[in-house]
Amino acid sequence: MERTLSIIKPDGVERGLVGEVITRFEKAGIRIAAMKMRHLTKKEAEAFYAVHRERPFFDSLTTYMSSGPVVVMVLEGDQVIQKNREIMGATNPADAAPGTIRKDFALDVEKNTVHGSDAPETAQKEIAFFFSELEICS
Ligand code: RTP
Ligand code: MG
Repeated sequence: MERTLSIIKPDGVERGLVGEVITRFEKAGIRIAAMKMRHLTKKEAEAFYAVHRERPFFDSLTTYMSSGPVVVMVLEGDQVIQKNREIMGATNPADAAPGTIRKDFALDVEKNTVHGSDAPETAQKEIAFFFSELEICS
């Protein structure tokens, strides 16, 4: 049993895609173990995406991620990190496979509707960024 952090980004919340995204996870047999809505500050977005601070898109990304509320979830299931990445599709919707969230909904490479942890170590760090163990219903 594995855990991953999922975020429905501001473009997804704003366009009313919360239910659609959650339905895709549930239909894939993924369990939601925790969920909350947050409007990140710019500083919080910068801390969350600290690994990208040297990247040219860092300022734009963190401005965007703090531009409106997001829905943050802990997903639980067998190989859920990889499974969630597959359901999301490639970072750039132009490269995303048909039937993925990003292919169907993402606006561009930045406003790409969802985030998902990319490895067990980052999943653990990202979950701890938003949730205490008491808030997670395993
Ligand atoms: P995420 O972390 O959000 O799940 O997405 P990812 O692993 O597929 O992509 P990553 O390389 O970690 O990039 C994080 C987020 O930064 C934005 N981005 N913008 N302008 C650009 O070229 C660019 N590249 C990435 C996207 O919002 C991406 O999800
Ligand atoms: Mg990433």
